[in-house]
Amino acid sequence: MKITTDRISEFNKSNHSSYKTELDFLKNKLVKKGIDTEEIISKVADFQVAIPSWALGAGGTRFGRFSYGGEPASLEQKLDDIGVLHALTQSAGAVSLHIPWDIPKDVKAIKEKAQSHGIVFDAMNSNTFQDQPEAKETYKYGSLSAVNDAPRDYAIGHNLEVIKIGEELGSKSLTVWLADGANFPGQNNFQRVLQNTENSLKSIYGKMPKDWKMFIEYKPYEPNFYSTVIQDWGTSFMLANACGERAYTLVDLGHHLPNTNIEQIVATLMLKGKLGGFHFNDSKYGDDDITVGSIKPYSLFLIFNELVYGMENNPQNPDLAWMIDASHNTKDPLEDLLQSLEAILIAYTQALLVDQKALKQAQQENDVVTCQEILQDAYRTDVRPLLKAAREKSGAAINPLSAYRNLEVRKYLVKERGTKSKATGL
Ligand SMILES: [Mn+2]
Repeated sequence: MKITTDRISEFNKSNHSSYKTELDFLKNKLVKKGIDTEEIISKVADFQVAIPSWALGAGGTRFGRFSYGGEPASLEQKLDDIGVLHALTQSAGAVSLHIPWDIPKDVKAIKEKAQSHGIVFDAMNSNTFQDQPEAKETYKYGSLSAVNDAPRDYAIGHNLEVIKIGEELGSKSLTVWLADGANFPGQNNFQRVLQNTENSLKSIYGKMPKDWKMFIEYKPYEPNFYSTVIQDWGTSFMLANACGERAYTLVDLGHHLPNTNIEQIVATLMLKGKLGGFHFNDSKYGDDDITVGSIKPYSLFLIFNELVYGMENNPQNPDLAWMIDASHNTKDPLEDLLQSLEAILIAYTQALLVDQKALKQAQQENDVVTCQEILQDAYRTDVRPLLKAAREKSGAAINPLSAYRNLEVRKYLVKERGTKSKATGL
């Protein structure tokens, strides 16, 4: 299914009037505060978030998985689904592939397909957290950290294979997330597994093309419940430094213990030029994989406030690889991703509204009350008219979710692919 620009502008015409009034009202308010609304609209229109190939089908838990009709059963169909998201929002112009779930059979055809939707290939994800049917070694007791050479070398080889596939597609980065760890005290020698991991990452980094980046993701627990080898940002930062200047830490919102101050982590990493990638999701308890902004929108705003500050003040930090990393069991995955994109752009726009000059002054004067007022004034602004303006500017649907329903996209996908199709890798 391909949504044409004609259909979108037709839809926009019928949804126009109320939004213009809201926009004028908001613009007047912001102009009085000295805010350049056109600049904000342009920044929001330019913001692109990668969609991971595993978020397009219904996710699941270890208890079960409830299919959603019309799921994409091939890489081509996954790109078509991201094409729908991108046509509706103009902010999902990248895909992040997972190997071996998404190995392209025909690289040229896949590249053409992506190009036809305006999609580029963002970071490639390796997978050493499960054994594949044809696997020659098992990752049961670890991959890059394994105490035996054979599974360790096998895991290194897999990462090099992922880089090779990525090179063919035009990707420029590799994300490594390790499930390695221990379920029981005494199972691992902490020092040995960490040293093994550092050595393995260095050998992958050493063979990476010179224009590639490596992102090292961390997570405190799960699937291992006693210890994880790369458990926190400090460990990731240390490993990135050990590898070299093109290795960075990747922050995934769900990979923290409850109440961790993620905005402070982001600020620290950007100051040191070491924040490379960012994964969006939301959670109540742990790595819950639920819709961005559905539980803690204020936290998301505070994190974006630091990201925006870093993007404006830390030239030592590279442009970030943004990706949604969520996949669950309940909603239509495409509607869920539309909601996630909306939440990301809302938080980003609110962060752009923060009066940094006034905030700095209040901080210098130790005026704690004003500091809080400045942040919350931005957070409590309904910025949705600016998002609509940004979408209209870039040729997207003013209201993507209602356009999606109006165009009956899911009904069409079920008709085309059937009710039993299942996304690869899930
Ligand atoms: Mn992640």
